[in-house]
This record gives sequence, structure tokens and C-alpha cells, in this order.
Amino acid sequence: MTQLEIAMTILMKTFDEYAAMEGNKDTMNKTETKCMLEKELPGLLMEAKNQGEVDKLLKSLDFNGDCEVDFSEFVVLVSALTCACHDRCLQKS
Ligand SMILES: [Ca+2]
Ligand SMILES: [Ca+2]
Repeated sequence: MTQLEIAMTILMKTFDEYAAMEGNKDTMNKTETKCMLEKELPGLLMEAKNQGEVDKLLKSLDFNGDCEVDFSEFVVLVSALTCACHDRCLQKS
């Protein structure tokens, strides 16, 4: 597999792992999303200083408003973060 293919597989596996913790296996509820953020994106959670900001972050992920984060919503988060990091890297060099 190419590196990009590996990266895509990791994305799918990571999502599936957390989405399968409880309830619907194809989506992450609030608990699962928080757990994923804590373990996989601790830097992002640290930027959210209080519970209110964490809730806002979770809400902003849920585009269709069904209180669950599906794979496409998860990918939007990851790509938004990737873009932000990429911009930061470009500014540094
Ligand atoms: Ca679930
Ligand atoms: Ca949703």
C-alpha cells in the first residue's frame, strides 16, 4: 500500500474503533467522540479550555444535527485540522 492508502486505512480503523464502543456501530455518540478526542487529538482538547468549549466543538462536528458523528463528519474534522496544521507548517518554513 502507498503511504496515503495507509493513512486512509488508519482513518477508517480509528473511526470504527471508537464508533463501535457503544450504541450504533457506524456513528460516534458524544461519549465516543470525547473518548476519541482525548486519546487521538489531545492537543485539540487542550485548546478547548472548558466543558462549554468541548460541547461546542462536539456540536460543530455534527453537521446533520442527529447528535451522532458519522464517518463523513469525522473526516471533515480531520481534514480541517490537517489543513490548519499544513498552513502552520507553511508559515514556519
Ligand atoms: Ca457508536
Ligand atoms: Ca451527525
